[in-house]
Amino acid sequence: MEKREFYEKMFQSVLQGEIEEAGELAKKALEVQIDPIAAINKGYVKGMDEVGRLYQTGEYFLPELVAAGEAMKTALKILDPVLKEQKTERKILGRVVLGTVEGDIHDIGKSIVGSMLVATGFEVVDLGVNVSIKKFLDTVKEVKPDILGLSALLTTTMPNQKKVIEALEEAKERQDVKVMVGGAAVTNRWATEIGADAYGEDAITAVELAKKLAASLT
Ligand code: B12
Repeated sequence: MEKREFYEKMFQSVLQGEIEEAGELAKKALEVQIDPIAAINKGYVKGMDEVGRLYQTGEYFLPELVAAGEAMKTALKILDPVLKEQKTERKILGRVVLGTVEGDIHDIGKSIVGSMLVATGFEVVDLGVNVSIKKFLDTVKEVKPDILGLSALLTTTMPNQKKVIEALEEAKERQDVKVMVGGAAVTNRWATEIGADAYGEDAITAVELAKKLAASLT
């Protein structure tokens, strides 16, 4: 198979959400010495970009988004160790700490956001659900992320997003991290009210925002 054909198949595997196929192609590409960075950028990432476009135009829905993210992650899991060996690690777009706030156990949307960020090239520390204010604060201090993503799906847990921001301010950690909020209950207005830097209504927007926020830091 020619390189071009490989890239096209990789593109298609993400577009069609073919998780196993995406992984198999990554393995085969390594066998024939295809540069993993080229495979990622010319194949899989192009697929992800197209999936994002189709989602925004309403042709793709959540299941396609999830499957594409999984396909991409499967390929990356195979290619990343080789990149590390070669010491030519893929350029990390930024570091993100992500979690669902205290009292809230909804994790589907937050996990999709995490997968999409990883698939795009962010390093993500996913703290899971029901994350305490202290845990967010301690992790920000320890990991020094570019972005902190706070998910909340309940009107009763949204105030915890505000409390995390307040805790960051009190600890003088707020100036070094951009805060992005989201979740079904959250609105742009709420984000502004609590002093967040951005509000993402879905995973695609979250990725776009994260790219902009990370770029604004460099
Ligand atoms: C599935 C679900 C559950 C599951 C959760 C399973 C799980 N592992 O996550 C279970 C059954 C456990 C559950 C429990 C409860 N739920 Co519930 N649940 C839902 C439901 C049906 C879907 C949520 C979901 O996964 N959506 C799909 C994902 C992909 O969408 P999303 O979460 O919005 O995420 C997207 C965006 O918001 C954004 N996003 C999400 N997070 C982030 C973060 C950042 C940083 C950014 C930028 C973007 C972003 O990107 C995501 C991808 O596009 C919603 C209804 C709804 N339509 O939202 C109710 C809903 C959220 N639940 C509700 C309630 C009331 C509850 C319970 C209190 C019910 C009860 N009485 O026990 C409990 C609370 C438990 C708790 N303490 O958290 C209410 C909340 C009402 C409100 N406004 O407060 C809703 C809206 C249902 C309703 N209409 O009443 N729930």
